[in-house]
Amino acid sequence: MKLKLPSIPLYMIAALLFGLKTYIVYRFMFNIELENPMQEFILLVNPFVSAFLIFAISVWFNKTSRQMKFIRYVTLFLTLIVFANLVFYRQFTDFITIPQLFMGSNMSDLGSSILTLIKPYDILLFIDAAIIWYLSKKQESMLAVDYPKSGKVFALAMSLVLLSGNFFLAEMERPQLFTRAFDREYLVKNIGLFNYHVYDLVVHSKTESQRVFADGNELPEIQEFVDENVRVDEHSNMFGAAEGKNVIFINAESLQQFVINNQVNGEEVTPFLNRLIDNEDTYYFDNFYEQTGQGNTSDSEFLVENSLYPLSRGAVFFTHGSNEYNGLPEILNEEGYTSAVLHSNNKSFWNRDGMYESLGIDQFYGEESYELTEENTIGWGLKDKPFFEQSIKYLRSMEQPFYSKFITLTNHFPFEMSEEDTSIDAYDSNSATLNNYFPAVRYMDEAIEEFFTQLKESGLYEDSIIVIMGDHIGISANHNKAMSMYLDKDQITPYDQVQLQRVPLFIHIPGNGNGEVISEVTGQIDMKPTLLSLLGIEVENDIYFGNDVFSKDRKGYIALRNGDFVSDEYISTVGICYDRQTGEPVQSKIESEEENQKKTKVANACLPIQEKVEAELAYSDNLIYGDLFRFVDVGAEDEELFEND
Ligand code: GP9
Ligand code: MN
Repeated sequence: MKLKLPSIPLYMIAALLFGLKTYIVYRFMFNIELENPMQEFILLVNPFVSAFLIFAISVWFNKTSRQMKFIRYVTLFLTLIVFANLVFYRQFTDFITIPQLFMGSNMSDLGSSILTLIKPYDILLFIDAAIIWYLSKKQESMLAVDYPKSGKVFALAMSLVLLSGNFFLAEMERPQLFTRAFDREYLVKNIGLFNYHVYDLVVHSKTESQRVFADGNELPEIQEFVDENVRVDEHSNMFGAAEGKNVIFINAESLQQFVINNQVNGEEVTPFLNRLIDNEDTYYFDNFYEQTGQGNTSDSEFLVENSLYPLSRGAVFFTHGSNEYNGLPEILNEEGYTSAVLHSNNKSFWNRDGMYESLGIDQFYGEESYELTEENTIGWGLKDKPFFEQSIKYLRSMEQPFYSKFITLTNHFPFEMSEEDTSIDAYDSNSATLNNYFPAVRYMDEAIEEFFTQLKESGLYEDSIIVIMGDHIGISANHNKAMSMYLDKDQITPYDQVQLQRVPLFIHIPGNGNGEVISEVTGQIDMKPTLLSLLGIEVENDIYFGNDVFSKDRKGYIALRNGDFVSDEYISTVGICYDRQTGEPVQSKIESEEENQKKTKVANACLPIQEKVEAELAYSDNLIYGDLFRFVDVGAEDEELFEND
């Protein structure tokens, strides 16, 4: 009697083998960090989900020979994708992106070293392809199935169920993964290499098509708006106050203004920064707003370097990382400055490696430049104190004058602290996040104090200016109950919410002697014009939306990324126009009737500025979507504004 083996369709065998192989590659050949069992589970599941999804397409071929052919070639093609990523990863510790495939220096770097990146055992990657090849040719009669409609529907339904399950888990593990992207490693570990490539392809095609159709025609209108509404012709009295000095910019993670000169359990939260305000060389801005969107730190970096707004959706570092920009580092470079960013994190986080190249940053000291041990890391990575300590040698080695940016990490949600680094007690409320925020901020305050000492010891202090800026809020509106208790308010009103978007800005100029507290409304969009002015640099034809914070002739408002704004007189938020003096609404919400929609419009007093804010945000978005800086000839000596004039 002939034994009849239960026949498993070949596409399922292929999906299982391929899923298993991909999992092994993820787990043992890529260096993917897994922080909890859920992440391990998702990483285990997603290779099988992706493989099933692709191989299940084969059931739609009516001729079994075509089915077999499809499975054969797809296995080979997918294996080559895994292999290419593996080789790329060995060189760059990153995954391939479409823009990198077509341009950029990365690939050419790879060219020369490719042979050293291929290992003999890589041949094992092709085992399943060989098995599938054999089975599809020799066992076709047993494995190929002429699927009835139900079989096809089953394969499709199963694919969709698996994919949604995977995406659901991924969103749970990392909310807003798709809109914000964060990091390629996150994407790969949550949705798998293949879905990541599809995602990358979609984002890339969308941005590319907007870019392709843009031709620079909109530029004169944008330039006119900037000339009329933003640009200030007079230099401020601080122009050139730090000419030729090094710039040491500290991006203070999640540092909000409400902790400055404030206490918790009777103790000062930021004793060093409080003293720094009183220092005669410090200009401190207590009405300085963060203007970030979903891209958090990267958005604040984008604002600072370009004086453009980040996007309302996604992180511009990710979506438009290979655009042309007139970044501050690039401008400074032309003035003889070198530039570097120091941040102990993976360089692909927020696509920093891609964006920094576009901004003209010379050097990035990322995770691999630091020595990490069990003791000197917590939460997101290297603690701030060892971070500054280990950074000083890099700073000393830089050619002067330099522009350097330090991005701290310890004061990051969830504000986890080890016992020995905790100098003050946590707050006591229903929000562990707010409670732990205070000791974490104190730790950063101490780290910055130590850094000042190291700067003085290294001899760099006198020749540098030190800027300290909070990047974005650390405590979201989810913690408003605890926040109102801390601030001793009945509740956090929309007005207070906007006020909570203030982050501290310190500009410390050793030897200046005229430091003061400045309460003008200012924001991150102002950093590029401010730094250029302090260094005494004038740039022709640049397009930007901020003002020198020292200028007397500023545009008078700061736009937040969601369209809210703070002006000298008003705060506009949730359709209400508040008087800044009283904190009360100027006029309560009014419904706009002409549009016959439920849309609320801000009260009249805010309207003129609201219109400017909307125009400004839209112009900034257009510059980015159309990659319009391709057509701007910045720094040109002649009167021609645009290359295509
Ligand atoms: C990550 C660091 C913190 O590298 O910049 O990220 P965040 O979540 O604040 O953007
Ligand atoms: Mn941040």
